[in-house]
Amino acid sequence: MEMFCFQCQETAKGTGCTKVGVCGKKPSTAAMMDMLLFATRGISVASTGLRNSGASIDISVDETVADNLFSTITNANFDEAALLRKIHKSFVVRNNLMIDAKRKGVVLPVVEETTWCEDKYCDTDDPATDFRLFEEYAEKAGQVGVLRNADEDVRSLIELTTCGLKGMAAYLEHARRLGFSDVSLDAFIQDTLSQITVRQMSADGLFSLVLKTGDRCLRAMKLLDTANTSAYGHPEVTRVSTGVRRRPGILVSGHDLRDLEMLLQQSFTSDVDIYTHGEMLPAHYYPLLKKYPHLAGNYGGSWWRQRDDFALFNGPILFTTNCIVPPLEGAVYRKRVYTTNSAGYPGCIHIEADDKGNKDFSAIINLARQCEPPTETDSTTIVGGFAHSQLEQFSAEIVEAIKNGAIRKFVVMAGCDGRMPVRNYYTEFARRMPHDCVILTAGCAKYRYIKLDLGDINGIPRVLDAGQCNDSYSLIKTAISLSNALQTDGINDLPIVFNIAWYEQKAVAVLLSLLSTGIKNIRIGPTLPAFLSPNVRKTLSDRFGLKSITSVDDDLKDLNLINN
Ligand code: FSO
Ligand code: SF4
Repeated sequence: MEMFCFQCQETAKGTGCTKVGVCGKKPSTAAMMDMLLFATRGISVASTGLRNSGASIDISVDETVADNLFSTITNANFDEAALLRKIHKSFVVRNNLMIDAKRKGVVLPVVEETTWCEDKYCDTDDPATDFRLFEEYAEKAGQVGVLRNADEDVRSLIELTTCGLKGMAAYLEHARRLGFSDVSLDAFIQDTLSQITVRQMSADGLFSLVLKTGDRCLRAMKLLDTANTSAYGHPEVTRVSTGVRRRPGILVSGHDLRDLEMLLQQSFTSDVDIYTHGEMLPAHYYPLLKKYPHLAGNYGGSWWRQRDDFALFNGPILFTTNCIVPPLEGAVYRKRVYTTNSAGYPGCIHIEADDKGNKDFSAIINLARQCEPPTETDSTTIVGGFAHSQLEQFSAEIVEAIKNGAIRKFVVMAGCDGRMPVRNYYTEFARRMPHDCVILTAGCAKYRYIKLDLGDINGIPRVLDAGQCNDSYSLIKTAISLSNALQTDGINDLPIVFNIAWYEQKAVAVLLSLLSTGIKNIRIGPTLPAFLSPNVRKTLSDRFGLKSITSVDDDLKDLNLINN
């Protein structure tokens, strides 16, 4: 076995990637990620010990932990040199916390995560070029990855928790960039990492930790919703063009709205247009982003089609987060790819923020000016912007449509898209849903059906897109409002069913959030996570009715959308 990773839905053979990642992650990159998580657990043990003694922890520690977790999310960072620098920096952060603890007389738990590599190579000029470090980390990685836990149920629950924490870290990082943070959530991440490192926890104890993580994921999504809407206004119904204009363009991918805003500001008078890609589509729904006349439209399809789409785009591409698909050797667009934040790809220019969080995108804008305009691949329109505040305004019509039977069911189909052909299930499901059913969606899962003409019910479109996967909070808020308006006992008594598609760890965070609110009988697909052991699956099924999808026909019947 050269590596072991089973954190995403596309994991090899549905069990784990052991030779190379299906995502393109190499064993050496997987080793650096295992080491980065090891170092992050070390920081967390030290910071939690200090916090529990009443000491305050510098915000840079929270930022480092969040960035490390985000960098290990599927398709976020493939750049080993960047990962090496992050590992090295993390050991330095950990060591400083430990020195601080010693000075204050705080006794920290003694575990490998706090003792290993205590004083090595701190004087190194650039860890990325120090081969000693790479070799030593690669050797150690074999003992500290997910397989370090021999018990499969413990391993399963720890992975489930860790995936939730990674998703939460991503939400917190986006919110922080807009000036919103909640130290209790950062403390929770570190405390949880510390607990799974220093304590021999029972399966029951770990299961409670999973649910607590879900609750905190929901709070993190709420914080991000506040951050986004405070900065850019509440999303509103918007028609987004998928066609192209005549000027050269820059394509912005990923989820970070602040990066898009800075790029829009800096390119305002530059004779280039800005297009969104993948999960950046919902940026068009925000009043203070769509006001820019050169925010031209949404280019291309779902993230996994990017090799084709980027070749035809002709201009530079900026990844603000995942999902990066490794470009093929010799791909024409390779030299036009830039990354920022926790994203990274070897050979691509990484744009760093200055001390105040500002970024200089002039290199991308200058490159765009020399490029051909995008080649048109589509010329339709996507309608979205149905986040909680906008739906609140339609609430009377929606409640009336439910009461008079025009809308019989809402089907929450949020989550992610992916490469597997089996995901055609979601297109078919949307197509075959009866005409009195409406889809509530968020995330890139929508690319499986957003361009279908599913019509409307009394003017209410049958696909209501709230935004990014991060905006799944909006769907929960909408469900709670409906429950209040219809005076039901809770979300489970509403005419709402959940059929969620997952791919990476942010979707796990969304799933845990849904479970933490007590929502029952969620379907997830196209397959259950490989990291759920048979016992953990059974517990989730017994306690929450969580099930895998089956066939479109059977699920439509099982969810009472069509008659048996
Ligand atoms: Fe998709 Fe990728 Fe948004 Fe994920 S683009 S798959 S859950 O990163 O984050 O929905
Ligand atoms: Fe495999 Fe997914 Fe891990 Fe990539 S992220 S190595 S595809 S399990």
